[in-house]
Parts: sequence; structure tokens; C-alpha cells
Amino acid sequence: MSEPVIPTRAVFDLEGATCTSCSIAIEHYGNRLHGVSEIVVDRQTKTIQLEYDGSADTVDKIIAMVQKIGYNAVLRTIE
Ligand SMILES: [Cu+2]
Repeated sequence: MSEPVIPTRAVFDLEGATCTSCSIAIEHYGNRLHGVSEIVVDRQTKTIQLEYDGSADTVDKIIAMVQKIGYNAVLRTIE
């Protein structure tokens, strides 16, 4: 049996990325990261809504991916 995965939601504040192409790039690369089940950029609230496997490693990978594209993601809450 594989390890049970408890779906977890996290919200990040997104700094600097407000246009459509930024949002699409973040969603595109985010969806390719292991452990991510859903990633949505909300440009109205300047946040990233993430559903993932609850691993701190996945959170780090999201932050690193956003920085690589040229923006900043700051973890706000984990539910
Ligand atoms: Cu942009």
C-alpha cells in the first residue's frame, strides 16, 4: 500500500505577479510538481490557492517555482 495522502489546503500571498500570463505560468508549473493536486492563482486577492499532499517539501517547491519565474509567494495559511 502507498502512504495515505491527506489533502491539505494552503494559501500563499503572491507578490509581483498580477497579469494573466504570470498566473498561467504559475498554474502550469505548479500542476507539474509532485504532491500538488490543484493550484489556482486568484488575481483579485493576489493569492495562490493550493491543494496538496500536506508535505512541507511541496510548499517549498511551490515557493521556489514562483521565485524561479520571478515573483514571490509567501505562505499565509495552511488548513
Ligand atoms: Cu505577469
